[in-house]
Amino acid sequence: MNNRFSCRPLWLLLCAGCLLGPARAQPDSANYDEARVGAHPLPDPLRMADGKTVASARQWTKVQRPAILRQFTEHVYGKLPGKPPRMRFQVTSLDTAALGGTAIRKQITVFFTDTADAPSMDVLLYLPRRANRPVPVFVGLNFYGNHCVHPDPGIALSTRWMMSNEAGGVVDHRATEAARGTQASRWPVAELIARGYGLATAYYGDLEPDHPEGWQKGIRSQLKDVLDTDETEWGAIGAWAWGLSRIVDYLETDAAVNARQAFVTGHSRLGKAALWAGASDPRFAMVISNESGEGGAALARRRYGETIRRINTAFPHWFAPNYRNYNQDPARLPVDQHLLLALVAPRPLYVASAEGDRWADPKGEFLSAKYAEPVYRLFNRKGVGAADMPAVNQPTGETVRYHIRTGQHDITAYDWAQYLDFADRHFARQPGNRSLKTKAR
Ligand code: GTR
Repeated sequence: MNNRFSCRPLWLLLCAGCLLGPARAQPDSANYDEARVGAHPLPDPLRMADGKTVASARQWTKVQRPAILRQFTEHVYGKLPGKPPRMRFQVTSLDTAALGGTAIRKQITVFFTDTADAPSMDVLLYLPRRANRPVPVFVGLNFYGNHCVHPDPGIALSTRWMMSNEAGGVVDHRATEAARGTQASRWPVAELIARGYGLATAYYGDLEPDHPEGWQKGIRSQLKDVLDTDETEWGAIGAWAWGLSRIVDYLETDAAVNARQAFVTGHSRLGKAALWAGASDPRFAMVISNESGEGGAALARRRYGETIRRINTAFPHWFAPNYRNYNQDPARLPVDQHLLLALVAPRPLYVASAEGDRWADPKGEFLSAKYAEPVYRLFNRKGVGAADMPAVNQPTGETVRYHIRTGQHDITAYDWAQYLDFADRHFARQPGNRSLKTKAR
């Protein structure tokens, strides 16, 4: 048994947040000194509640996986309700020769109930035009409305509340025409299409506006009766993750899409949502975390960069209320984030960090991916492999892959190039995809 894992809360962590002033996302006093991280024994993914060790993939799937999922539900993200019974989809626009004739662009409104004023989410879907088979699709939420992912004038401009950002064309919390394509560097649509993949995205604020009172205008209050879930039983990250699964509900109805190859992806807070969605919804065939940090891929017990206390202070609406119980002492938390990553097994998982993104604790993200390995091993899958963090721009690992790239907190062309190669490696050779890729190139 790996002695790094222990259920004993031996180490009382000093809480960096105690030393800090009022809520700021990245206080100067955060710890960035590896020597001050201290020991942080972690729960063993294979140790079951009765003290026995998981001996098979079957036992993991039947016993340990559901138990760990319940712990994340109770202590970290809250309840994750299922599909609302009367959800419906409406294709609001279709262009079969978008992006210079290379792509099909569909816009779909997902109505969560059948009432006239039903809460809804607008999905933008691009598919390669020349595909002769249903295509695999990357699924991810965006920060500033679907119109931000590409300058394509056919994308409907979101009318929802969003964080003001004048440089990004958002004035008085509303998008203007100037907002089109402002996040395009994070969404290489042409590249995805050329390589035979689709992209489905929606604005995260359609599910819940990202501020402490956002729940009042989001699905946590609007769908409380329909989903039989009180707004205090989950948080905004749960609401965003829930939306990602609803996108798959739509994809399952679209004959042009191979919904068995839906790859969930997200950056930063939306990387946290992508991981929670990918961990809990096995329909996601591959899961990608781009610099998700604290409450995402990074180990919570490592006192480095953002801490549980800091995240709950700056973003009190993100997690289940119980998560605050661990503000002072993360070692008491029955789970840590390597267990979240383990819930993805045996599906391909990619965890990415950036050298300049110390706040997200790159080493904590790497170790988390590494400590999910025993679960992948149960399925005869190889994880990140390396014992130590790889050098920058040197991705490592098979079914679990990891890189730390040069640069700052962002999602870049380098990150996407790795994700596309990873998807090719795991899915392109499956029956039905070879001809698609040949044709699309
Ligand atoms: C930061 C937050 C991080 C990360 C990031 C983001 O302010 O502390 O946990 O989620 O925001 O979403 O860009």
